[in-house]
Amino acid sequence: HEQRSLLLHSASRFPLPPGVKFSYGTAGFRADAAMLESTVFRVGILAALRSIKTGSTIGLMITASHNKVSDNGIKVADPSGGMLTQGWEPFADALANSPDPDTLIQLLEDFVKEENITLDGAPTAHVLLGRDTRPSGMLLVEAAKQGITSMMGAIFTDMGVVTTPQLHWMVRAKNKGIEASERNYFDQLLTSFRCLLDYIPQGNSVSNEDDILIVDGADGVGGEKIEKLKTGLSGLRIDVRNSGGGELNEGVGADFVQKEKVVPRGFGPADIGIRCASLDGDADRLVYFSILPDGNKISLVDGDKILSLFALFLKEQLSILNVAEDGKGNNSYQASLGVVQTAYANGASTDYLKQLGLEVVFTPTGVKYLHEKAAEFDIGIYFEANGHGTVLFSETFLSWLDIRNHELSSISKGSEQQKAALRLLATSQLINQAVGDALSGLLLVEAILQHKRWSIFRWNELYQDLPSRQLKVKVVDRNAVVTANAETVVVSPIGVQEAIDNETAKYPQGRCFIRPSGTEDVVRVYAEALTQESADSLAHSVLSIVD
Ligand code: 16G
Ligand code: ZN
Repeated sequence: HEQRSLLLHSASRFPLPPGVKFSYGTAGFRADAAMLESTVFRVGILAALRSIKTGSTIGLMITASHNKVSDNGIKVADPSGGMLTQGWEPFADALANSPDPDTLIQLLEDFVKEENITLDGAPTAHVLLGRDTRPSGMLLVEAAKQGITSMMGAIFTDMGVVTTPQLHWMVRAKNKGIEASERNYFDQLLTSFRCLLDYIPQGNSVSNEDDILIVDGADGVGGEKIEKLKTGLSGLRIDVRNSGGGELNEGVGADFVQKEKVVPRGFGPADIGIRCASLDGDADRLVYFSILPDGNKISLVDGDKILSLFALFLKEQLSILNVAEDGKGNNSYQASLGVVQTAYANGASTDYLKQLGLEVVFTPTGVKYLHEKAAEFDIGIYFEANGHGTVLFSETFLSWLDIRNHELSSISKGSEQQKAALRLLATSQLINQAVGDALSGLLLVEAILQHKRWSIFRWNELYQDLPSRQLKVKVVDRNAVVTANAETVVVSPIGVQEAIDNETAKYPQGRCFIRPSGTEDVVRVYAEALTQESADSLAHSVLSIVD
């Protein structure tokens, strides 16, 4: 009928490029931008269907994050603002690879039936679109619009150039009935940051005029957004570099800084001693660093250390809150606080977190796995070492906290307990509940450092990272490597794990694992040991097992 001919007509304008196979990996579809028009068109259709199915607004973000400027990608945000439900990934794969319009339509018809999606009557769908600063984004966003509107009843709102976490935040806000504009996003961040500064313990609030944070914006979208944020910001001085003048992600950004451990472009000896932070190209990753005396190497403060700082602060606030007035623990709520890491987490961070008495859980690499696990706690903190992470608060806990805050404000207004409640509430507002967000993460780090009157050096001393080495190797079929136990054990090919174990046993405090990359055609090797030499040597010997 009508829908069918509409789809046939538009699909014929987006032919599949020959000889490529698309896969909805850990972070959606990613490829050379020139290959992606048909994929983005098809994901537009998928988003519209997902919106019809869920009765909610869905998000589509066009970005290739930290990858080079000639790449691009597309991923879907579900109604909660989180990643697309994993159950739809096989459909996304099939859709992206269907060879011609007829096959495509057949596939859609089958899927609609299988998922019980009703297209009769007057279905409605709404998709929020966003893109990063890549030049190819403009063309691709048009393809997405064509895909969305080839489903009858589907409309879109183009949010323009936004960070990935902004788009996820907007989807979440929209579905909660909150206004989902950029202004609202900034207002929420600024208000909750201000609140955290207002409740800094007496005597700690003297801010040093010379104290400045320098942010490397990766020449992506993050820098320009921080510039906007700054116009409403007080209590923090930020200097932004690499905010779009140079080439995106080239010698700049969180991925570069974390992997290479050298200063990004635009930084140098003049910045020694200053607190610096780096975002990635779409501003969903954040790492800190300070420049070493040689003016080129850096001391890295990675995602694990951001996680540790958050964990320490939140644990402290919880324990202040739980000391009841009557000493009997009245009205205390045993909130569960847990942290989620991947095998890439530095072993020293895991030891530190366990010493704090926290529950540490491991998942495979990829935000969707960490996020899901963190959502099982009242306060769940997750971070990948690469700087992607956030803190999730359960609805139950937030409701209790809200009530408790009201109680406290009548029985002990201004007490330490009430301040702790307010700090926790402000943190839940500041830190993005949809996905890891470099901007909100940065403000939370800054608020906690001021709260504790800590320098970046004091923070970095929480524990000493074990030396580590990451290598990668191209193999014929990376998917021949199958892992288990959050990627720490190779189950196939047989014998590989035993060989890794034998190598690892030669090094004191050695730890090593391999896994197939979800974003590149390689197998990755990670090794950790007491010295840099042994970490390097362990990584290389394990590499030769794989190679
Ligand atoms: C993607 C993931 C990131 C992960 C990285 C690993 C999301 C949004 N992003 O960028 O979390 O660390 O892939 O890449 O899930 P790899 O599989 O190539 O090592
Ligand atoms: Zn990113």
